[in-house]
Amino acid sequence: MANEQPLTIALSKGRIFEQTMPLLEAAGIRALDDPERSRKLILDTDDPSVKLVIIRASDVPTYVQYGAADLGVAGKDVLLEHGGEGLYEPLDLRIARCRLMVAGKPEAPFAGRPGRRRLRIATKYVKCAERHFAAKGQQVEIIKLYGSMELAPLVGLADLIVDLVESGNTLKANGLVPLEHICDISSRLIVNKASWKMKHARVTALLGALRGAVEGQAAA
Ligand code: PRT
Ligand code: MG
Repeated sequence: MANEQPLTIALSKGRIFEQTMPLLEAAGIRALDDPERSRKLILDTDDPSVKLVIIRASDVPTYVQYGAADLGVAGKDVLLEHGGEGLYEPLDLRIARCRLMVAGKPEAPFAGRPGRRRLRIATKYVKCAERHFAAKGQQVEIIKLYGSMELAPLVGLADLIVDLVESGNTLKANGLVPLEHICDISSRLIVNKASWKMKHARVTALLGALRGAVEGQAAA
């Protein structure tokens, strides 16, 4: 419809795009380009009033927070690190599921050794790691990394890592073992707070359709 208010949805390439599209399609929105093959960062859909913006997974909450996108799909891991300011998180899409875990070498010191320096934890998930160890009353030193956390214990950069685990194959391939479960992770629909008010009818219609699609997938 020509005079419908436009809606922009922020997505990241890879598993989030792949697993969100079937839900959007069930809600009546089909992408006209494949982000893996196109270099376009703004994708049209078969609904002229709905655009998809393709950005880094960790940037999705920022785009939505500032209203550069009305809606987005982001992993709970990314949302926990972002803090959720300026956003509503009305729907668990139950996709891109994994677990945030503490992992290390099988012989890794876990509780820390008395008299030794604090345990070093390498992670991209600084806030989650800080919160987890603080809740256990364990003083640790967090080392921020941007990827390949599994390498850190192998080269002596850290005693332990905090990372996402899905099949466990990446840990296993690097001689590491999961040691502690921090939380379950899935991707969430997020909505800019101003868009929620200003585009309420469109946003709630899409939310309802997506909720139906998620329930349909769960029942399948
Ligand atoms: O790659 P980039 O830096 O741009 O961003 P990103 O890595 O955050 O994006 P992407 O697409 O890889 O992940 C997007 C979201 O998918 C994450 O924010 C999670 O919410 C979710 N997700 C689900 C995962 C995984 N499963 C997952 N297995 N994200 C990452 N992994 C990685 C993990 O970090 C580890 O290196 O896969 C490896 C472990 O997998 P297994 O199967 O070997 O255990
Ligand atoms: Mg990645």
